[in-house]
Amino acid sequence: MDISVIQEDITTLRVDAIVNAANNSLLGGGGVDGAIHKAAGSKLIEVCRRLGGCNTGDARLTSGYDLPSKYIIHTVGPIWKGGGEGEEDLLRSCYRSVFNIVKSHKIKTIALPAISCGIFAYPVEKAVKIAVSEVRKALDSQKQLTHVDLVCFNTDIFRVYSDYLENEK
Ligand code: AR6
Repeated sequence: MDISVIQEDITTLRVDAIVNAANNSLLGGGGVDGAIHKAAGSKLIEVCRRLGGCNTGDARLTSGYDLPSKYIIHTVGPIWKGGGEGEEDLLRSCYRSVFNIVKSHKIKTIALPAISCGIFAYPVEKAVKIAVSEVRKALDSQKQLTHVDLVCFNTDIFRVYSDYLENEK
């Protein structure tokens, strides 16, 4: 299987790149962002400061520093405001921006959290469709990309992701 749904702490994974669900400042926060900054060490915040932020739907690459992964790809998901504020396009744009970086850096293995599905409150049932369709497109179009982990920290999200992939037709 080239896609796995796993319930893990993303900061422990030994993959080429992990994805961070960041905010526009790129200066850290709660959720997965906080966990990544804590595990990567203080060099990460120094480098992020120099990046000067990131627009919603866009992505930036840094080294993984103290993490087992070589790279971190930081993306900024939309805050869910009911669906009428372009949230779907912005979330799709996050995945596309991430996979553009994957292509340009010849990344072979990557782990992604459920972008926007925590503090930013994007409905998981809607987000999983975007995540899986963009992951499949990347796997189909990028020969070097061999494996994608969809990382679910909490059990409810893990169930939604697992059910979706099992029943997807
Ligand atoms: N490993 C994997 N997934 C995790 C981890 C972890 N260690 N910790 C949390 N998750 P969130 P967002 C899951 O809130 O909704 C930050 O303050 C979590 O269960 O981290 O995009 C940023 O600075 C959820 O399913 O990101 C922004 O301000 C998923 O990761 C804001 O939160 C995303 O939840 C971004 O909010």
